[in-house]
Amino acid sequence: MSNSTHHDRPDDGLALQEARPKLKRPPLYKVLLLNDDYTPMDFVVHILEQFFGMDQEKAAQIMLEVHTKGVGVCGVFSRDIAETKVAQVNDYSRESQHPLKCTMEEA
Ligand code: TYC
Repeated sequence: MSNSTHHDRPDDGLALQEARPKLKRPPLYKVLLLNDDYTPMDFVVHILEQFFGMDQEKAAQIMLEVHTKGVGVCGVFSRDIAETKVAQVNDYSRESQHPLKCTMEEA
C-alpha cells in the first residue's frame, strides 16, 4: 500500500494551481425605441404590447417617455433576443409605412 496523499502524480514538492478560466457573463442589451414626428402614438403602443408583452398602461407610459425624451427602453435581453426584437419591430414598422426606429445598445 502506498503512503502518498496524492494518487495521480508523484510528489515532486510543487503545488499545482487549479485551472480557473476567466469566464465572463454574456453582455445584455437594451432595446430602444426612438421618437419621430410621424408614427402615430397608437401604433407605438401596439408595438410595445405585441412585441414586448406590456399591458396598455405600461405601453402608454413608455410611448410617452419616448415621445417626450426622444428615446426609451423597451426591455433588456440577451444579444440574440435583442437582435430579433429590433428586426421584428423595424420590419413591421416598415411594412406599416411608419418611420418608427428600434435599436439596441449594451446595457
Ligand atoms: N412623436 C410621435 C407623435 O407625436 C409619437 C411617437 C412616440 C413616435 C414614440 C415614435 O417611438 C415613438 N405622433
